[in-house]
Amino acid sequence: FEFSHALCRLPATSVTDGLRASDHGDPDPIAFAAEHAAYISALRLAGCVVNVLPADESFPDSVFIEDPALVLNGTAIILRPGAASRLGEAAALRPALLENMNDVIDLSTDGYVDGGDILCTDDRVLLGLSARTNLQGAQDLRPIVEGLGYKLVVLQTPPEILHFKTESSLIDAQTVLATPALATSGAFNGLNVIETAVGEDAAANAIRVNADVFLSAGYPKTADMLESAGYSVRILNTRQAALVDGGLSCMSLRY
Ligand code: CIR
Repeated sequence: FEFSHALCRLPATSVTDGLRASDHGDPDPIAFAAEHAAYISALRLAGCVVNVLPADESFPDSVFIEDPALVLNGTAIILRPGAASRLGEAAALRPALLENMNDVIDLSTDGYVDGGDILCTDDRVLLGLSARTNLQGAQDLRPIVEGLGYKLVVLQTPPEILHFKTESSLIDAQTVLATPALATSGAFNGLNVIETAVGEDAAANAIRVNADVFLSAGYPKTADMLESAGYSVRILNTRQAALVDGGLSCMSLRY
């Protein structure tokens, strides 16, 4: 969770066409841009140099830059996002990765892997199979991850959850914040787990960036719990991102 850099992409106005499991109205591009600007400021305040890529109107979900790539130790792996409308985001991101990362590796597979299904610890990469990430993708990712010195652990994301990390996040080297459903799925053996408060599942899409835990606004019980446990919590508004199933982790690649 110690990062010197982050890569973000400005939200496109086409984010109104972003994918969502259930429709609660379109995000407002202007409000989304304001949320995103506050997120970038928070990354900078937390100590990251943030490189912000221009909006890519051809991909409504491209603000969720975490899904087409995985960065391990400064090496970017270009993934294969599992939603048809997002597959092309991987190639579109390639030039920026070549410019910003030490090395770039293409995941060569007929399968699919979304970055949102990947939770990294210091030595492990937890990959949740989901509607977006399949076994073929996981198998083809394995040698790349192992070649970079990490152990790959493949898990099953419970079927009602979009992405593994929609409901979990690493908040320190040994501790995960997760929803009760994911916490009890056995995914986090060997790690400490803090469960989100009852009714606050969406708080689990958090991130630890250096000294700060970024948490979405609207989850006061989870915020109190984390503060009492000694974490420095920074609350950010993610209302617009949530309308298209996005949250804090998916709006940056941190490295
Ligand atoms: C999608 O369905 O792909 C986007 N609307 C939201 C992606 C959120 N990404 C993430 O949780 N990693």
